Amino acid sequence: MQAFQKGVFYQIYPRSFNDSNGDGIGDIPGIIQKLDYLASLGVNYVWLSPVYASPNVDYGYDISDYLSINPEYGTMADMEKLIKEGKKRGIYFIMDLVMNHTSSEHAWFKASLDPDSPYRDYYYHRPGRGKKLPNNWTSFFGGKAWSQNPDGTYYLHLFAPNQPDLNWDHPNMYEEFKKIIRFWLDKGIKGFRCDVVNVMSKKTLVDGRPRLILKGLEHYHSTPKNHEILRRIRKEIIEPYGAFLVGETVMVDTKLANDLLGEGDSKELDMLFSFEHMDADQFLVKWFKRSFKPNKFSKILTKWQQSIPWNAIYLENHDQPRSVSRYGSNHYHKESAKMLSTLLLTLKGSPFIYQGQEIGMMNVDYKSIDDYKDVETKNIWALSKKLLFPRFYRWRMIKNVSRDNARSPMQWDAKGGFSTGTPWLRINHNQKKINVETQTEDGNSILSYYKRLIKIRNQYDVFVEGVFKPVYQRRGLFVYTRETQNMKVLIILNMTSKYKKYSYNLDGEILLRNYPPIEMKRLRPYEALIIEVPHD
Ligand code: ISL
Ligand code: CA
Repeated sequence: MQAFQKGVFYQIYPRSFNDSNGDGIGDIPGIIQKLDYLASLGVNYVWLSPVYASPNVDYGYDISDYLSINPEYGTMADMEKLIKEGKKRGIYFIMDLVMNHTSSEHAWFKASLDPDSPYRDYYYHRPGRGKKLPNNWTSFFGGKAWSQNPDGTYYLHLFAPNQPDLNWDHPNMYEEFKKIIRFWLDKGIKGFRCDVVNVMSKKTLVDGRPRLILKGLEHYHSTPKNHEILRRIRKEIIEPYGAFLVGETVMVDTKLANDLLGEGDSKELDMLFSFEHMDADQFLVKWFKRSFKPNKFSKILTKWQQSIPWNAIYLENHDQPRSVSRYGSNHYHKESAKMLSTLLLTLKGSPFIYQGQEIGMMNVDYKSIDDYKDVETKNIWALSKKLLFPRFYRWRMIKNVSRDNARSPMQWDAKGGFSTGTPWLRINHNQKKINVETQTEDGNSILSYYKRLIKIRNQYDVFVEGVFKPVYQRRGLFVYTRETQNMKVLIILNMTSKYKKYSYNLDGEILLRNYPPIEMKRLRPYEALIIEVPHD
């Protein structure tokens, strides 16, 4: 076991967490003000979405200087203070590391526009093929993966045009990132969440085969060279610091995940964010939703639990809709949010709570496309218009799927409490009911439940070390055990809004439940129980 495996993780999206100076933008001093809150919740590690200098086309995922702090968020001194103040409370930080691309405002990219610059090959600049683009690849955000330079050549970008892809075949690239990674590790960072870490190395730039989305994928997805790079980073840079890496890995199955985790000399990542469970309610692409099928969902989770020794467990992040809106219910808001938290914190792996999840924040209630800020949302809105999708359908796609669902400001009190000014992104107007202050005072709130759950996870090793075993996963019920030599717990989850017949033997002690006393023969809507049971 490594130290981090005992910990509970919390993701902060700094822009929307807490604004200390009233400019409407969350900032680092704002995070410092909330460290006591995070400690009271029981969090040990915080993943900070990017806080580096950035023109904010993709809100920090377009980095213009890896060694400086975005002035909107504060100064380097603020960052150092955050690390120091966190440590006093037993809270450690991991930063976001984007190695696939930079901002087009990065000094490397600007220099690379000159064909004679030593930085030219830091990126993929290519001439067109006559009137055609260098190849047929398409981007993650929709549209072509190439944009034109002032001199008429093109550059590759798998994401927005302002996010040019770096060329990992360049001999300097590794050395550049070695400096960057060490710079932050020297400041006391414990590790990194590595953005789209399995598409960095491109094998070739020839045309991709026909596909509905992401044409070109087969030429850059988890290439042998990509594995090599990660192994080297891990061995030479990360390990000497005793730090760890969490990879965001796109389109991986369990076999590939195991390759990316690796063992011994071939170790790459310590854990990864996989997407298969997130894809369970979508049809081909995330914008086409189909209804949520709990059985499908729990079967995918089970497969991952059984195939991967240790993984990052998450139901939400800054790219995903809110879990209570997606897998739970408005009507059973409290019950379903608690049920989902029980799932998150009792599976095997490192649980990641996304800011606001601990109070059951919901998808945004925006009424107009102008309320949205996310580049991907805007792209899809425009693209779906071009494709002549009916307006009501386009709006529904945005409502259900937009990344801004997760990015609306954190709801601290009945007035919002995020900022004394006008928030950069509109707040969700259910803050009167769903906020930290109210839920802190209410012993029966979602927040109080999270606190108890985290205490229990810390108290019994079985939640960290215990073997996962599925017991029953039909009719929308997900029942499993975690077991060590000394202890066995049974987790019973009703993932539906219906009453369900289910009998269980109550020989053991109930460690936690989200309803008042037990009904033996049936489960209530979204009921969740953790029971200590005798060994077989
Ligand atoms: O939300 C998605 C687009 O439909 C995902 O596919 C997402 O783009 C993918 O998971 C990569 O995400 C990461 O890199 C992006 C950034 O926009 C996301 O916020 C980040 O999590 C580019 O850096
Ligand atoms: Ca601010």
